[in-house]
Amino acid sequence: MKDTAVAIENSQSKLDREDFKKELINDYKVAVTSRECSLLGRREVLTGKAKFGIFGDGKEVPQLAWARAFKNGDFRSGYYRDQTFMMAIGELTIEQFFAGLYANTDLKEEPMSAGRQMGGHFATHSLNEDGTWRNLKDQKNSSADISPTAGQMPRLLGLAQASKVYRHNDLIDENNPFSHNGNEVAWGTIGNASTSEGHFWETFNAAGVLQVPMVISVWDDEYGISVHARHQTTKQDISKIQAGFQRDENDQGFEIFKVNGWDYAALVETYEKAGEIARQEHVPVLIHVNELTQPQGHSTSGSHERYKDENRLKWEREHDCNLKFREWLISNEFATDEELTGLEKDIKKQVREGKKAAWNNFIKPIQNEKAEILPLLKNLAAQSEQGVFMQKEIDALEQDREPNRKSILQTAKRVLRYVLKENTEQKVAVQKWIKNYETIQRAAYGDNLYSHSEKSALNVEAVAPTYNENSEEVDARIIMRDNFDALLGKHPEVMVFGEDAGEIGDVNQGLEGMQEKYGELRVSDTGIREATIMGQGIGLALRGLRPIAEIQYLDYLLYCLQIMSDDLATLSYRTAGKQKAPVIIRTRGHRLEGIWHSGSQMGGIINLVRGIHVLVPRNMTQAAGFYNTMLASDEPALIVECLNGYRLKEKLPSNLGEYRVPLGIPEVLKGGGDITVVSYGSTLRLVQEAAEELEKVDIHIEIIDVQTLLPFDINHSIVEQVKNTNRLLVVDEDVPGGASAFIMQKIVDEQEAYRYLDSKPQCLSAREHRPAYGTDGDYFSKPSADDIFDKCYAMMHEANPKNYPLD
Ligand SMILES: Cc1ncc(C[n+]2csc(CCOP(=O)(O)OP(=O)(O)O)c2C)c(N)n1
Ligand SMILES: [Mg+2]
Repeated sequence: MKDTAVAIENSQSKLDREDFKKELINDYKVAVTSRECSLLGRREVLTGKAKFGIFGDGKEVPQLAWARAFKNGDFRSGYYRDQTFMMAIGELTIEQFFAGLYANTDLKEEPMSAGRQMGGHFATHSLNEDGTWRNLKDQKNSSADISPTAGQMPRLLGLAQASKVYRHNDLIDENNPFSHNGNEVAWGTIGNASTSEGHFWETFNAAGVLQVPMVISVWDDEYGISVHARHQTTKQDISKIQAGFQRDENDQGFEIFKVNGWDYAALVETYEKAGEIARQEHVPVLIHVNELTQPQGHSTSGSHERYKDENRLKWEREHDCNLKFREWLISNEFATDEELTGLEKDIKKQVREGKKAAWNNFIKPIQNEKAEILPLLKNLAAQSEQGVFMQKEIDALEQDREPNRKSILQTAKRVLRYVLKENTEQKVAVQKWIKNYETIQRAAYGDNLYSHSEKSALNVEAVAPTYNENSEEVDARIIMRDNFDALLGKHPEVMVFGEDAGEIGDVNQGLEGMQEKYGELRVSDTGIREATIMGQGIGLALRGLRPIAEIQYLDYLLYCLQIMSDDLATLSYRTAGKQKAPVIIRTRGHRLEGIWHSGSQMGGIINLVRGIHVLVPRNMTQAAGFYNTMLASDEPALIVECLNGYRLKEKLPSNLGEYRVPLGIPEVLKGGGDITVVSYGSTLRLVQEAAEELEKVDIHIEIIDVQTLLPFDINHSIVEQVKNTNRLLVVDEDVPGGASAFIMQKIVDEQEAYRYLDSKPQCLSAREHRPAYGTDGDYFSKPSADDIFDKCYAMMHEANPKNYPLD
């Protein structure tokens, strides 16, 4: 080890030994601080002050080495073990560490998520107060962590790819706030056991193909909670089995390093080298950091003594990376035992004090809230006949020196129940306080699901498509193509990628000729790997680009739905609005042929992606308008084009790239006084067909296209239509109880349309089974124009059997 120490010392030749020593001691201080936080953090959970703890102990030293190689503009995409790194780059203080553990909802105290995520989930702020971008190239960046293991991998690909785009896309202004000529590295971390996940392999392969500046560190402690490496990894050695990815003189690939996690000197050397290779050559690197430990076991939920034998526990004690670092500092005469002991004592004190300060900052506002409500409750009890019983509840709250918001509100609500029939000003005061308190706290725990910025998609105003006397009827795919052409021409940061999206211009030719015109960097083919297509979208968007990530068919969205749901949909919410990723996900679906090309699983999707707008245009004119709207906003959206609509004729607008379809605004496609029929997407054409048939039997339906499922009818316009017809039918191609149930809940419950109904509100959807293949398969699986006719007729029959007889 001495030799490597000399090597680092030489590599740092500019610094004299004293400065070098100072840096080493500083690193050691961070390691000790981090460890102390972990130790005290666990105690805070065991004594009940915090709910759950998962810490970075046993992984400190490699993170110091990583932090040295991490530069401004770089991005991290990691997991819950990285607290030491966050401390080393100056983005996590002791107070903030504990604020996260306690779930402080004040973003100034708990900048990672304002208390929304459990501790150990890290983030930096990419956005200013008003939602505009900060200068990311002059700060150290961490994308916001998520808990699903390996879920951080797909976005890592996009974060790394962004550097490649910035280096090679000359149309983008050099003075952009995101990149200095693509010199930024995206650094990923993942636990050894989590490399078993498909996301890891998919990301790894894609990074090798794309040749992007990514460095993945695997923190290898041989375990994934209790499960040993022999159940996780072939040969129990991730870098050994990844060896085929190693680049050589003939083939591009990865650079692969393996290094022991307790060997500070070797780690510093490795990280420096890895950073340089990735940064300069744009080659991905794997660093397998071996021989790490878990001094306190996996998390506060259990103890590792249950599954590690005495030999392993002894080995872990001896190979504790902080201990090894300490020994190294002493044996290389950078510090004496006494010096380090003194320093450790000081740090222990600092951490204790930081913890105390964090607790006070957390509990004080809550105690103040308690102090606000107590006198109001006491006043109420004092004038009530039920006062004795009320006082019991009040006393319990008063005696609770460390209350939580739940107990405060619960007490107030329970006390109020004693005086339901009384009517006093004291009661009104409590009611007012509760209302105000609930509003404030619901916002503290619930806002930022969508953007509040000026560029919120809801602020984008409608611009109608224009037509002139020369406007032709064209195959609708031409509208998509020419609109994409306009967008790519206008916005250099827009890029489109997906399976077959590049060379042939997508399977339906909606991007025909675009690669030729705008180049492979901006219009590209990808491998068949939906999760990382989504990850590319998220990572690129996190770094200021405007990706349109294409998922070939709606049916295959399931492959990336987890990432959409866990990562993209939660991003704004989990960072309390401090990060954004305005990705547009392009796909096509609803109806064509057979089980896997007719998917319309909209209910499933909208349940899982709250936080992403879900747009379901009925034709290509509307679809193109939605792309234009979303590009004017800073939010993510899923746009589902109608798979059977590309060859249908539509009139070509003259203001392509300019007209905008607003979100949350349904459109009445046809008036009629008998039934309001609400639908979306491909199904609308069938409703229109049925409407013509119904006219022949004197039934006049009104047709509403909801246009967007999320958001849904923001002005509650549909109930206004129902007021005229007093009948409501919702039609879609999803399973029964899918998106149609969602629409029904919105109209009947939220918009209170039940007040105006003369008939039972009804849904007509597809069958529960997947759609069968062929014309007849479709007819007997999905709602047809005949089904819609029959349903409407039956509704009218029930209302007026004489005029609309059935037998
Ligand atoms: C998708 C998913 N499955 C399971 C879990 C529960 N879980 C949390 S951590 C963990 C073990 C991870 O082990 P490893 O990747 O080796 O990381 P380490 O904790 O050892 O650093 C598991 C199974 C999860 N968070 N996400
Ligand atoms: Mg592990």
